[in-house]
Amino acid sequence: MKLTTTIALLAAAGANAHYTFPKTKVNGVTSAEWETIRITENHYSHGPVQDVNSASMTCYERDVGKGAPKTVSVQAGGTVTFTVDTSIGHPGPLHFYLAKVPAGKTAATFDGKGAVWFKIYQDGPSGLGTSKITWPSDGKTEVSVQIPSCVANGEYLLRVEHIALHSAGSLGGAQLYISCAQINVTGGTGTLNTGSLVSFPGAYKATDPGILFQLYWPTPTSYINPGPPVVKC
Ligand SMILES: *[C@@H]1O[C@H](CO)[C@@H](O)[C@H](O)[C@H]1NC(C)=O
Ligand SMILES: [Cu+2]
Repeated sequence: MKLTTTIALLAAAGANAHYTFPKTKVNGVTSAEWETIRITENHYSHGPVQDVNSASMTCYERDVGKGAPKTVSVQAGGTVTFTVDTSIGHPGPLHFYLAKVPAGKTAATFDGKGAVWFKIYQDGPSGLGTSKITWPSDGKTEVSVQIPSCVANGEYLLRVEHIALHSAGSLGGAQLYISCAQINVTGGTGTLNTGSLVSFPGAYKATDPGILFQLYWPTPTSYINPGPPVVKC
């Protein structure tokens, strides 16, 4: 095979493994694409964010300031699912963050900038120290998170983030796949202490051990998720 053909095929394989999160599923209702989730810059290419200092780290929005057409209501303690187009084709951790919409804004108008985010979910690998490391999200066509029962009621941005680590052994090689859904939480107790809030960009450094990470060799024996700890009710 000609070298140019080989390179073209490899590039295509990489692109096919990329993904987006275009729809929500809440209480059995599936949204249209980019109806409750802000349309992302990669909605066509499916490519990742690789600069953790980029403005795209907030919500990876294509139309900054526009918002998604709808905000979806969810009971605190209930589940929000994001569909994956087409599937999580790369290995790495899954994170979810919430940002409460400040007074005077709505989930559709809030830009998510500043220290406003707290982490509600993270996962890690199995098989550390072996050559068969796996992640809970491997190959998933949808990913879900439970909204803590103790959050305050009101509108939020719900940010999903999958960090693909297959090329993360060199600086800037980690691939971040990000989207923000607009949600309206009801029935929350409001007792949550969110601790200190983080910003995107800002929460991660390119040299964080969970971002600059050698997945394959030498076989890793630990993984430290980047960002703050998960809040607890
Ligand atoms: C959010 O839920 C509250 C309580 O049900 C409701 O009054 C409000 O209109 C909802 N807002 C949106 C944007 O759906
Ligand atoms: Cu990819």
